[in-house]
Amino acid sequence: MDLKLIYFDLPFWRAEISRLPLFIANIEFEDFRPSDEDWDYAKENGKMKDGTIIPFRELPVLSINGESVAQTMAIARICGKLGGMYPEDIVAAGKVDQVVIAVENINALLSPSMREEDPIKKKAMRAELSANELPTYLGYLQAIMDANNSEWFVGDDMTIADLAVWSLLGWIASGVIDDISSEVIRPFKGLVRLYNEINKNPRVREWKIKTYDYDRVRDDEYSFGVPDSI
Ligand SMILES: N[C@@H](CCC(=O)N[C@@H](CS)C(=O)NCC(=O)O)C(=O)O
Repeated sequence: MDLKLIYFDLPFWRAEISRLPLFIANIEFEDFRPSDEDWDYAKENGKMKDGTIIPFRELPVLSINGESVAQTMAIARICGKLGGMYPEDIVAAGKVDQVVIAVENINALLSPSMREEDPIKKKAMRAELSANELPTYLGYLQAIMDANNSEWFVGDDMTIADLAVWSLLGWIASGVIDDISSEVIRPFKGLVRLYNEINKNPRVREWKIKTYDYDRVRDDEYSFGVPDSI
C-alpha cells in the first residue's frame, strides 16, 4: 500500500492522530511536509506539484494508492484502522469518534482568539477560555474516561481518541498559546495521567525525538514541542 500523509511541518493533533498510529505500528508511509512554496501552489491549483489532489485546499490529506482522502477524521479512521488503533465494533468506534470530534470542537473554541489581533480582546478571550470554556470541555472528556473504567477513553487499549487528546493537551501545555497554560489541565487527573503515560510510550518517545524540533523558534502559536509531562 502506498501511503503519503501531507501536513505542515508541525506536531499538530490533526496530523499526529494519523502519523502516530502508522509509526507505532511500523507501517511505512511518506510523511510529507510541504514548504510554504509547495503550499502556495496547492492552494492555487487544488493539487500538489506531484499531482496529488487537495480536495478542500486544506491539510491534512492522505494519498492512499494515489487516491486523495481529506478531512482529519476520515484520515484518522483509515490510519487508526491500519495501525490497530480504531475499533471494529460500531459503538466503540462511535465512542472514539465522539472524543476526536470533541478535540476538533476544543480546537474550534481556541481558533477565534488565534485570529484576534487586538491584544486586549485576545487576552479577554483567553481569560474566558481558561476560566470557563476549556475546563467545561475538559471536564466532559474526563467524565467519559471515568465512565470507561480504564486508563483509556474507549475499551482497554490506546486508540486514536487517546492520541488526539494527548496531542491537543501537549499543544496547550507547551505554553505557546499566550495566557493559556497547563494549569487549565491540571485539575483533570485522568487527563494528566493519560498525557504523561502516552509520553512514556517508547514509540511515541522515538517519534518525538525524530520529528519534534524543540529548538525551533517561530513567531506563531502553532510552533511548539510537546512537553514530556504536565
Ligand atoms: N475540516 C478540515 C480542517 C483542516 C484545516 O483547518 N486545516 C488547516 C491547518 S490546521 C489548513 O489547511 N490551513 C491552511 C490554509 O487554509 O491555507 C479537517 O478536518 O481536516
